[in-house]
Amino acid sequence: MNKPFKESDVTPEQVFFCSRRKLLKLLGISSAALSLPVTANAGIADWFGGSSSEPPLASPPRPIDFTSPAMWQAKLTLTPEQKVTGYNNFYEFGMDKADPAANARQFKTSPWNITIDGEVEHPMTLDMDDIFKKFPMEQRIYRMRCVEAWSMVVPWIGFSLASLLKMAAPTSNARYVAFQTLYDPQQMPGQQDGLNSAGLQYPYVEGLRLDEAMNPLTLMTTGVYGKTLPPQNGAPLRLIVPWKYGFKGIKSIVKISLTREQPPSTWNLMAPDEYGFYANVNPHVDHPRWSQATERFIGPGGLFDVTRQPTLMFNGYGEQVASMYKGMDLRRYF
Ligand SMILES: Nc1nc2c(c(=O)[nH]1)N[C@H]1C(S)=C(S)[C@@H](COP(=O)(O)O)O[C@H]1N2
Ligand SMILES: [Mo]
Repeated sequence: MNKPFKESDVTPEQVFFCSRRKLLKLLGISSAALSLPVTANAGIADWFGGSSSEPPLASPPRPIDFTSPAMWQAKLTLTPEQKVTGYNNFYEFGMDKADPAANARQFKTSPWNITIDGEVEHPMTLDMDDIFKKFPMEQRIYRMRCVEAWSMVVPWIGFSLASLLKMAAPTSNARYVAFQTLYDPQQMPGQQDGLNSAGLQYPYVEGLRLDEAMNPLTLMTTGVYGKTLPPQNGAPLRLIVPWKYGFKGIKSIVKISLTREQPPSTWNLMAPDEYGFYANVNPHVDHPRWSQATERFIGPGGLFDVTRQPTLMFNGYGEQVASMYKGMDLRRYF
């Protein structure tokens, strides 16, 4: 059976080119100009920098206070900020990689409440001021691997989900953690066309086993590149689970529930044979439609700086996470 849409494996080159055409069209530049040769080193800011006709950001990123603990400052080549904030998956704002940055400009992320409920001793609702007061922020440089086989290295800012969960005090019944994105079709046009926009059901939901959620690597993320998240990266609060495929990193979270049963996850609901609940990065378990043995790293060079490199087991975080999956058949629990 044909699924309506899937995470496609188009290359960043194709996506950027398509976006450039759109941008030029927007700016009213003639199609003749499009046939002019493109300077290889054209700054990405020129392509995504936007025009004066764009609406101002409703919630512009602002600087955050954070520390940079040595253990999280991996010596890796960073993907530049303009690519991290210009090449996104956030289907609530459109399906092309440049759509979220263009369509989320008026997304209002303040005020924002997040509720923690379910199997906890202390259910609570916090706003973002509470979050910044209660949890010291840390910069953490993590590899990021999308199931589509592209990757980045990103300096996120956030705090361990474990500290938030400890505050809520999971009961002895809690075995999983369920997450939910905001549902607001007014603000999120991708949620408007019925139940199954892009083949996905909204609100976007995700889940982790409790031990995965408590792992120190699992980051509640409030910022990137020294500032609060821009809307396209999941402002004001999103999840980053660096040893799993990017789709586990649910954006713009409004609710976290501790549960007894394994919670649903959006991509798994859409195509259970293609996107598992675990979604651990694994070079030996291919996606049914493409290999996961290698990935395209989106690097700092020019617009088309993409390096093919081997995929790392657990995205390079095996030392910290492999023990959680001891004895599990990772082909079955993909
Ligand atoms: N709510 C929501 N969260 C989401 C998505 C989405 O479409 N909606 N896309 C996921 C996917 S497939 C990836 S790869 C990452 C991308 O995060 P980034 O745009 O900050 O790099 O967000 C994930 N979180
Ligand atoms: Mo993804």
